[in-house]
Amino acid sequence: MSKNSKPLQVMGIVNVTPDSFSDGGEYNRLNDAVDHVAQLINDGADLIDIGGESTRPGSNSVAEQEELDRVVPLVKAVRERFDVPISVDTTKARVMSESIRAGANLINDVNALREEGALEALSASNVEVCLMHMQGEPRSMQHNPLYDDVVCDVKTFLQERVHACENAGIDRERIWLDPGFGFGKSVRHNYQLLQRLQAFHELQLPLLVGLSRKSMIGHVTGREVKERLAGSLAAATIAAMKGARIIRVHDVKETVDAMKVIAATLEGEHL
Ligand code: 7PM
Repeated sequence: MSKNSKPLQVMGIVNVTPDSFSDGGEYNRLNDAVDHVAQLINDGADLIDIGGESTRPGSNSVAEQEELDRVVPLVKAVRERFDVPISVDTTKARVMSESIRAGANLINDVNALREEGALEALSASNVEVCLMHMQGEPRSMQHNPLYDDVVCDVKTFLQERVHACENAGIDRERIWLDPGFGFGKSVRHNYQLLQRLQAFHELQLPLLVGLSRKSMIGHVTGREVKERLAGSLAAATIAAMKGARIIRVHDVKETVDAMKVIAATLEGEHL
């Protein structure tokens, strides 16, 4: 799917956490989420990322059954209705294998397959995987993030996780990497990562980045979450100019336009 196609792709975020969408029971929640997916596809999303576990800094983890109940029916519903590539944002092995069975094409793991059974869930399949860097765990990761050199440390971590994948029988062709903006990083760390994003090309794997509406945008603009579109577009543009291949965002329509301008500019380089 995605790896050999468009050089610059926009991934639309679909949250199926209790705080998202209506509170009108299971059926309505699923329906609203399917409508949201339809909207994202209409807006030009190249793939969608379904997440049922809140990885918000300071958050607690979600029970496995609850996450399965939120995610798997939506993966099935989307697979039945649309032919968009589906990514599932999860750290749990069981959610990975059930999602893959339901038709997911990519597993997006903020924990980089470190949970028990996760490497096995992926090696038993042929779907793609995104390995993201996170220092600490969501509940406490923002307390005191510490690095020697954030770019080198994150790179070393990702390299180790690539090796773990390869040893488990997941070949490189299936792997995406993500420096994990906002996951156990200070504002300064986040901007160092963005500034030096090219350094990750040394690992010779495609990069996915998530910057949309994050606190690093809020910190410099002074804007609340819903007012961070312009800042997020700037960050997405910088990441794309530095070679990121998938941009994970809430505001698909606007980001697709920005990426079209970048693509036209970069294509010009080869003329
Ligand atoms: C609240 C705050 C809810 C932050 C959710 C979040 C990434 C991701 C997330 C990312 C990859 C968000 C995060 N962020 N997966 N999942 N990369 N690969 O801002 O940066 O969406 S959750």
